[in-house]
Amino acid sequence: MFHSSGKITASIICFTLLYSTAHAVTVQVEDAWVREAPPGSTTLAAYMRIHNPATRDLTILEITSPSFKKIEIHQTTIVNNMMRMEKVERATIPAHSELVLEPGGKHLMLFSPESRLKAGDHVTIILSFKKDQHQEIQAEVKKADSMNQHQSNNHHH
Ligand SMILES: [Cu+2]
Repeated sequence: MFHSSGKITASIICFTLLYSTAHAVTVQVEDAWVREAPPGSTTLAAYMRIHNPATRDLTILEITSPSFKKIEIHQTTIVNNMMRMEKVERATIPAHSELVLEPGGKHLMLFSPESRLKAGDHVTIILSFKKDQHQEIQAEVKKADSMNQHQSNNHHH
C-alpha cells in the first residue's frame, strides 16, 4: 500500500514540473500560422515572429509538435533562379530582437502530418531552448491567400 501511494505522489510532482516549464514565458510569438496544404501533402510550412525579450540570445535547439513526425527550420534561398531550401541547424533569436519566419525566408518545415489539417484548425508547436526550457505555442492553419491580405505590399491574384 505505502509503495503504490509513494509512486503516485512522485508522478504527480513530475507532472507539475513538466507543466510549469511548458508554460514558462521566454519568448513572445506573434502571427503563428500554418499554410494549408492540399490533401495528401507530406510537408507543410509554418510562419511566425518570435520575439526574445531577454538580455541574452536564445537558441532554438529543437521544435516538435504532436501533429507532425518532425519539424525543421529551413532557409529559402534563390540560386540561379531556382528556389532552394536548406536546413538551419540552430536558429538564434538575438536579445531584445526577433526571429522572423516568413514566406520566402526562414520557415518551419512540418513533416508527415498525423491528420489532414484544414484552415481554422490549430496546431500545437513546442519550441525547445536550453535543457528543460520549452515553450508551447499555437499556430492557426490558414489558406495562403488569407495571409496575403495582411501583407499590404504583396502581389494580388
Ligand atoms: Cu522548407
